[in-house]
Amino acid sequence: MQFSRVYVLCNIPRLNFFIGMSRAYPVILSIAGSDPSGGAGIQADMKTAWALGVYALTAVTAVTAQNTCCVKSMAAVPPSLLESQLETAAEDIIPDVVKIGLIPDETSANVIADFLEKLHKPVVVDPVIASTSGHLFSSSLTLDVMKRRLFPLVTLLTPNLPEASIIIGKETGGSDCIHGIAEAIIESYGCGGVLIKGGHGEGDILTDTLLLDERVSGKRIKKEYSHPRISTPNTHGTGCTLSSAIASFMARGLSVAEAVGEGISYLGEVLKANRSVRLGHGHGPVGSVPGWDRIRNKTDRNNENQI
Ligand code: PXL
Repeated sequence: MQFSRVYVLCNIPRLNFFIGMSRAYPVILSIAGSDPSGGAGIQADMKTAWALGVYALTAVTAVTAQNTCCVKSMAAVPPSLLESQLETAAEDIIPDVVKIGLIPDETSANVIADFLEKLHKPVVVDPVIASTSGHLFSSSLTLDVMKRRLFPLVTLLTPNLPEASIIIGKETGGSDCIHGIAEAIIESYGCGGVLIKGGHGEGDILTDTLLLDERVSGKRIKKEYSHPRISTPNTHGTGCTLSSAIASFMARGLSVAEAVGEGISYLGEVLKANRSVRLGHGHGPVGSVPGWDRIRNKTDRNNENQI
């Protein structure tokens, strides 16, 4: 990939400050499918980034026809066009972090892996295997290419427990140690880190488990994030919203573990803020919380006052 001299100069923040040209802006690149119902995919990633003060570049991998009830059809974007979207977007604006969602086939997985090998930026992957309404998005052949070529380039993989079971190719039951499953994914596929989401578990308190390899954090980190289950009909797009929020916080300069904590808090606020919204006849879209920083700062101050 070639970057012009003007591009390189425009992206040196301190130089920009002195010559009064512009300010640096955190940027993510979302590589994902389009969801015309606006709840998941590229649309979820864009509104999440926007709510968190981050600019989102996008490369569409597939176009789906779906609403809140079901996925009716899907077509992959031709691989050469996917490649061209990636190269064209990134030769002009270099993303700080890449977020990947739906990958429709093996060729697209190879195109994305080729691109990431040249880009050298942190990568968050939400391994989209099925939709909330149960539609299967990814074949086992695609998953094989993802495991072989993509996972070794990944900074953080964010499966839920059923997805983690599919990835390691083994049923996981209540007695399975989540930490062991995360460990198996890191050892087998070379990901830098894994966040196994607890949303499919039972009980009022959910726990998400993070395991980060030394390569990402300097030392092996294991962290658990427990939070109350939020009862809402609006769950379409939770995976996309969480992973793009984590990518956005990483683009803002947080460490992976901090970005995971902030992303989980943000998703919790989104679910709470929108739980009385009724859109569509199925799994409603999770939505977003515009102006999150302003709202959170106010909450932080309130908390300080209470103390
Ligand atoms: O939430 C997974 C997901 C990702 N990407 C697209 C989707 C969905 C779920 O419906 O439609 C495009």
